[in-house]
Amino acid sequence: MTPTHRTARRPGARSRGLVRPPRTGPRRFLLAAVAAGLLLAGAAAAQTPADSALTVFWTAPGDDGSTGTAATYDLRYRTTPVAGTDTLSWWTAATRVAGLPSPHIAGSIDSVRVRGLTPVTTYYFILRTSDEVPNVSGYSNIGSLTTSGDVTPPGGITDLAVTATTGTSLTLRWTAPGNDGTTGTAASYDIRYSILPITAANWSLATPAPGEPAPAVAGTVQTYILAGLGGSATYYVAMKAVDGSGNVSVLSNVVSGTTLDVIPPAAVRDLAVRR
Ligand SMILES: [Ca+2]
Ligand SMILES: [Ca+2]
Repeated sequence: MTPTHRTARRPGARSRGLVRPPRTGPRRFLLAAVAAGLLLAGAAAAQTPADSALTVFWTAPGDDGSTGTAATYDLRYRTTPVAGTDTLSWWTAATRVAGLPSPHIAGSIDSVRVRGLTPVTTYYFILRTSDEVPNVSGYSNIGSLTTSGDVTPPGGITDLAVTATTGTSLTLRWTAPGNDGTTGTAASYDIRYSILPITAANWSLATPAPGEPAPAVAGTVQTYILAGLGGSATYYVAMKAVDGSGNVSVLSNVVSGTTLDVIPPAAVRDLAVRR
């Protein structure tokens, strides 16, 4: 974890750039709330390093109560909230944030960017402040926020079709879904086949096809040749798309195709002639 930090001298002087709220939510509320204690600002953009970071900020206390300048901060976090009133147990088991700023004079806004977090995960933070003795403050209020991230799966494929058959293969065609529904680009396909009709329930039992193509941008028509099949047999085929965050689409429509009969009759071996 490699935090960075930003500070300001006085809460009244904090700049627009200092307190960065999430993209949603009333700024008025956030600025009012910052004076109340420990707060967090998350990044809203999906699938970026920002999904693994949160900014924690607070109003600096002093060396003596709310006067002077304290000596050190100790900021810790966990992904579980405090159980009842047992803050001590929470604190003891929590992860300590490295690279905290030195406290500024009472009333300043101090902050730290905490990195290396897991996307789409709720974190709880508590801060304690010490003076030079050290006399240690009580626990701060709990700051909590969920990291951003991609929770939207690719759209389900609805136009999967068999466009050609040979004695050993079926040619498949479909329109690429996106990373999020029908937007963007998914990360991978999972094509499976079976001699039994495929359903969502028996999907895991179907045979994975090898070497699926990489997804193209949403709306692109893609093809794949499912090879290595036996002749004169009916196969059911379906597929799912997966995005880069591991979100999986619903099952596509299920198609079937029958490989061609390429096995000729056996050569006659008992041909005879009579008068
Ligand atoms: Ca003191
Ligand atoms: Ca997605």
